[in-house]
Amino acid sequence: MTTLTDLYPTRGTTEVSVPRQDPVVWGSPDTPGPIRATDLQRYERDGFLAIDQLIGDDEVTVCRRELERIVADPAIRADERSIVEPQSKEIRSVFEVHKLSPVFAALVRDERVVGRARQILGSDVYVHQSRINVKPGFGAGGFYWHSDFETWHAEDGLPNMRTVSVSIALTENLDTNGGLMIMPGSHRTFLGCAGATPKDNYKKSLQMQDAGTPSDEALTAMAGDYGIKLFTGKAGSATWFDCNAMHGSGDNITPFPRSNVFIVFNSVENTAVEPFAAPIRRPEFIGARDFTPVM
Ligand SMILES: O=C(O)CCC(=O)C(=O)O
Ligand SMILES: [Fe+2]
Repeated sequence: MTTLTDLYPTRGTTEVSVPRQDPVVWGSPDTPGPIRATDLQRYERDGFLAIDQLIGDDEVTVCRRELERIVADPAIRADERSIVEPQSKEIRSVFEVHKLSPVFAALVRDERVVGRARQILGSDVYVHQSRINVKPGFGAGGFYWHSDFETWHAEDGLPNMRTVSVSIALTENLDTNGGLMIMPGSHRTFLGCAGATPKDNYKKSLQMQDAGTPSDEALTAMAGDYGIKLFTGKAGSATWFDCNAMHGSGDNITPFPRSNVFIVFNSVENTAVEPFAAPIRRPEFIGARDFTPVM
């Protein structure tokens, strides 16, 4: 049983809207790191920060090759960490890539990556989750609108909004191939979703989100207030976004794959407790229980 107060009630009988109770940027403005002060302010305001080139072309080539190796490996495909598309049976996501792969392990530890996470979260950080979202062409499914924090709070027991994700493009993210969309400013309001969490929710939700889904009415109001921004960029570009930003992405019906690696950093001062609104914890490959800081 958790002894912490639940600041963000969710999965009850009705949808509820609660103002954010936590800072967005936890570090002080003079915390040293790769993010400039004006960009940190922008991140605080918008809930995201886009970087034109986080890693270079040679590094992209190495990461792409690694992604192709992972996807082609029959042992990895058979592993529970791989999620396949319900229709085509192609690989949709592979979790814990920083543990499966020395290349992605090195990417996580890279100062350009972890240094930014530390600056935003104002402490040492550990990896709560990592994944590649492969999104091959010709019909790969999208990700319906959600706040990651809603799930991480309800199902993984993260108490506070002190978590940040980075999505690094390993193929060009076009305006047509299922790029990430965020509602700027949405991170300032927590939307508690209606409906109890089924026991094995994660198995279904990784292919198609159900519990933890905002209503059409809430999404209409939020999109009216905030608008929707689509993130495009060449391979090597990246988007940092707050754990409570409302986001999603469409299907990819183009022939051009949209493959990104996502790394989720959580503050070592915000480690997971018991789930706030789910009968059981999700497996550790989705929600880490090893809080060793990235060094
Ligand atoms: O890959 C995408 O477009 C979005 C993925 C996402 O939101 C997630 O993995 O939580
Ligand atoms: Fe997400």
